[in-house]
Order: sequence, then C-alpha cells, then structure tokens
Amino acid sequence: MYAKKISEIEKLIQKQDEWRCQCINLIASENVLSQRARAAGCSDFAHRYAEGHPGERYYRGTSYIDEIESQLKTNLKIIFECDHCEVRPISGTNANEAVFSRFVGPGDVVMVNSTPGGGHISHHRRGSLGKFTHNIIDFPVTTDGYRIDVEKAAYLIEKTRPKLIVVGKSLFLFPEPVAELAEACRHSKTLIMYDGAHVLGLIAGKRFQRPLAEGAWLMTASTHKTFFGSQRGVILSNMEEESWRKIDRGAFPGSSSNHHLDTLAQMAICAYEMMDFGDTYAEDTIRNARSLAAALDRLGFDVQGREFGYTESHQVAVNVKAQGGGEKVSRTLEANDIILNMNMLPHEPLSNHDRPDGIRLGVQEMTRFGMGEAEMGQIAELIHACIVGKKDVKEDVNRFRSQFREVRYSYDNFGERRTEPLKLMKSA
Ligand code: DSN
Repeated sequence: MYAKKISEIEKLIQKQDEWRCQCINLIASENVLSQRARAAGCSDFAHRYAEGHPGERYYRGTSYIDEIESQLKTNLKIIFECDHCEVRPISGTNANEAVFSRFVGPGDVVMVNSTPGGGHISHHRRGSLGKFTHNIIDFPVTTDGYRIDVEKAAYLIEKTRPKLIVVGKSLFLFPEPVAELAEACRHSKTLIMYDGAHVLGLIAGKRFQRPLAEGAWLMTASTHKTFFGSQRGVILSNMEEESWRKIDRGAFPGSSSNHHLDTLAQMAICAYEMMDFGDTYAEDTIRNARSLAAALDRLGFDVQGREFGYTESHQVAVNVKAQGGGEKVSRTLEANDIILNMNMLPHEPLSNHDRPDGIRLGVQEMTRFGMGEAEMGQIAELIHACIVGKKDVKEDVNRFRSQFREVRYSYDNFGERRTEPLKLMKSA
C-alpha cells in the first residue's frame, strides 16, 4: 500500500544527494564522509546492539564491534594524547549531558559562553545544562565580543565559585584562554570543560590549541565538523579514575543505551584518515578560512574579527545587517545553491535569535573537496555578486562546484592517498 510512498522517500534522498553536491556548502558544523567511510554505513552493524564496553557487553554477537571500538579508542587516545576516551555518546549534546548529569546539581554555578557570544544550545538554560541547574552565568567578554575577558572572568570565578566552566562554542573564531582560566580556577577548584565540537579536527591536526595540555579537565565534542565524522560524540580526559567512572556511567546508561554501531565503525575509519591527513587538512582549512574572510572584506563585507586576523579556525563571521540581515541573506544564498546559516553575533540581544545580523561560514567541507585559496576568492565573488550585485549566480555556482566532487584527505580503495587539491578551474 505504501510502496509509492517509499519510492517518494527514495527520490527525496536521491535529490538531496544530487543537490548538495552541486552546492557550495558552508555550514560550519557539517562535513562529508570519505567514500570508504560512507560505504561502511550500510553494514550489518546498523541492526545490532552492544551496550557496555568491549569484552564486557550485555549482548552476545559483539566480537567484531569489540575489535573496532577498541581500535578507535586506542587511536583517539593517541591523537588527543589522553588516558581516557568515551566513544559511546551518539552526539556532542549527548556527550555534554553525560558530563552535566554526573557533575552538576541543583544550585551549582556554571559559567558558559552566552548564546550571542557563540555558546552552544546544550550549555544553556533551555538545553541540556538547564535540566541540572539554573545558576548559569555568562563569561564576560572583550569589547569585540569574540574572546573571554580573562581578568573579569577571574574576578567573577573568585566571587561566584562555579562548579564548572564550559569553554568552547559554536561561533568559534579564536582559541579559548584555557591556561589563563585554569590558573583562575585553581583556588575555587572549578572544573574546566572544553566543548571542542567545532574544532576537534583542527586540534587533532595540531593546528589549534591543546585544551587538555593547557588545563582543561575534560573535552567533549561531536565528531563531524572539522573531524572527518561520522556523526557522533566523544569525551576525552586525563582525569583520575574515580571521576572517570562517573563519566562512564553518565555515557551509559546515563545518556544512551545502544550506541549506533554502524556509525561507530565509520568513525573508526575516519580516525585513521585523521591520523594520516589531519595535519595537512587542518592547515589547509584554516588558511582557506582566512582567505575567504580577507576576500569578503576586500569586497566590502563587514567581516568580524578583522583586527585579530579574522579567524584562527574553520569559521568566518560576517555582519550582514546592511545587506538585510542573516535570515534574508542566507535565504537568498540558498536559492543560489550557496548553503550557510544565519547566526547571532556577540553584540546582539537574545531576542534577535530568529532575525540575527550575522551569517557564519565554515570552509571545512569545501576544503575536503579540494578547494584552496583561489577558490575561496571565487566563493567570495559569487556571494558578492548574489547579495550586493543581486545577480542570479546559481548556474555559476553549479559549474564551479562541478570541478570539486571527490572527497580528498582520504584513501581510495587501492590505498592511494588523496591529498592534493584538484587543479584550479579557469573561470567561475
Ligand atoms: N548547532 C550546531 C552548530 O554549530 O551549527 C552545533 O551543534
């Protein structure tokens, strides 16, 4: 009876597949899987359960996933130079909840980045953290709004004695002052959690900060923004055993039951890709972000963070109030197959959340498809032609994108490395 409906769903999947590989994708929280990681998503593991840890499962039939999960954990500990690694949260928010649920209780003070300042929804009253305490206060920030004001934060930490501070965010242009905050937290015994979701791949590639070495007590993250995927969560730490046991229970049974074994197997492949290609990828990504920011600035856009070199991550933030605001600009770009999201900027009140001044652009996916600095200049010109010149650039976008279809920084089926950016196209 519903066979036709199933065909409709299949057609929608096909349309999505075809459409998004014709687009310039600039959503800062997304990335693509390599062909080999993608192919691993259709295995028998998609049907199975494996609660518990490798070798100590509550289910039988888990010997192969045990081997895969163990390899993944070993590799993540090597990549992030840590003693503990929890791979069972199925998302970054799940990972955060595993921590909050075990270490934050009613009345505890927690300091976070504000929502306009880039803080993730799970760090806030209406998100995961708000289930455990309502005493959530925002970090004071510098006048530009993109960095924590360490001196004021130290004063506030001393005064309010938070149980936990959460650094790391979703609008994430510059490293967080982890070492300075660790110093400020020593007296009050405040714990530092670093949400590295956006920058996990840059940290893995050793081109961003090293939060655990700088004094973070733990790092949580999702695994599919600048890390190569799949869509999951992770918790990493060098904390003492007793606290880690609480995190362990926070992850299971606290915030998940089964942990989606097909995406776990994909992530094991992605971790190997990151070990081989992470450093070049992180370097190319950050270089591309700076190039895109500079090109947009030259074209007259109000690119944020100019006085600090625009960005040290994969992200670029632009105030497009003069062009009609983030909602309008992102819609116009979408109609031209340039996909990004509207974003509140630090100067905005929370009430602007559905009509913010800003847009956020991430270059990590287009970098993975082999684009370099020249292409960043072309993307800026396409955005300018579309938004300022009010031209229809969809065909130009599709033609441009057709040159960049292969996922780089990965191996093909013959074990050949794919790191070299593709040849530049002649014209947009
Ligand atoms: N909200 C996502 C973003 O930064 O786009 C992260 O979960």
